[in-house]
Amino acid sequence: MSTPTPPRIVPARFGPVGATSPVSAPAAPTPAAPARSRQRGGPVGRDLPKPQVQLALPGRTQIMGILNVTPDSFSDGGRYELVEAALAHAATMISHGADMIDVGGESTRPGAARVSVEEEQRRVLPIIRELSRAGIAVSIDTMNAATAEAAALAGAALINDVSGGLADPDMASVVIDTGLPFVVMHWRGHSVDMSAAATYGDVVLDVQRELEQRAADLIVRGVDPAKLILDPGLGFAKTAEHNWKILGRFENLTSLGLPVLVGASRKRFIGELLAAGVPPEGRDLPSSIVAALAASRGAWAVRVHNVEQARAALDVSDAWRWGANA
Ligand code: PMM
Repeated sequence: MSTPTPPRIVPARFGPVGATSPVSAPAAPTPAAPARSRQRGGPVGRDLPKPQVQLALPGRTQIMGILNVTPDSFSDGGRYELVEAALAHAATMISHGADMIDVGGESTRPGAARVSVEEEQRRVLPIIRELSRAGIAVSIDTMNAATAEAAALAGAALINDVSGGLADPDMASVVIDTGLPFVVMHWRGHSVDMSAAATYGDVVLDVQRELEQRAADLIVRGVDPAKLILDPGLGFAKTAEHNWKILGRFENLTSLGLPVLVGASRKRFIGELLAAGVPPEGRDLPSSIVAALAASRGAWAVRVHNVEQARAALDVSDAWRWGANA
C-alpha cells in the first residue's frame, strides 16, 4: 500500500512586506489560487472570462513569463516566431506557475533597432488574442500607443511600456481609455543610444526621483494612480554596478507606495557574475535568486524567462515570509 504524500504547506495569504501600497487596500480582490494549481490543456480552447491582473500585494510575488516574439531577442531569438510555438511556450510557462505572460514584438536589447508598428502588431496580436481567449492574463510589452490599444482590444490585461509613456505621447491616453494597469519603467532613451545616458549622481535616488516624476506626470494627465506599477528598468541605461545598487536599496522603490516589477532575468549584469561563455540559460539560477530576494523585499512581480525555476525560488521566499508572519 502506498503512503499518501503529505500536503505541501503553501502559505495561502499573508500580509505584505514593507510599505503598504495604495493598491493593496482592503477592497482589493482576493488573490486567485496560485497559477500552478490551475491545470490547462493549452492556450487554445474555450472562451473564458476576460483575464485580469492582480495588483494587490497578497504576500505572494507574481510571475510574468517572458514571451519575446522577436527574431533578434538576445535570450530566445527566433525560436518562438511561429504563433503555434509561441502559444505552446506560453502554455508551458502557465503550467509552470506564471501568473501572466508578457508578449513583446520589439527587442529592447542594448543597441537594438526599432521595428515598424505594423510588424510589431503582426507578431504579437494573434498570440494575445489566443492567450486571452483561453483565460490567460497577457501583458503587452510595447512603447507604441497604437499597439497597446490594439493589444487591449485583443484582450491584453496590462500595458508594459519600457519607456513609461515617454516614447509615444499618445500612450497616456490609451492607458486612460483602456483602464488597464500600466507598468512605468525607468527609461532614459531608446536602446540604440541608451548606454550614453548611464550617468547618475546617486543612481538609486535618481531612478527613484525620475520614476516618481513620471508617475506624477501620468497622474496629472488623468491616469488612475491605482493602475500604476513601477519598474527600475534594470539594464536600461544602467551598468551592472547601477543595477546592483538599485537592487541593494530596493526599499527606495517600494517606499513610493506602488507595486514594483523587477526584470533581471538573463540580463548582462547577471551574466557578468558567471564564467565566460556560459549560455543564456546558465543565467537562470542567479536570475531566480534575484527574483527571490526581490520578492522578500516586497516586489509585486518578477519578469522571468525560466518560470519553473523562478516559481520554486519564489515559493521559498513566500514560505519564509509566511513563517515570519505566522
Ligand atoms: N526588460 C526587457 C523588456 N521588457 N519590461 C519591463 N517592465 N522590465 C524590464 O526589465 C524589461 C521589460 C528586456 O529584456 P528581454 O530582452 O529579456 O525581454
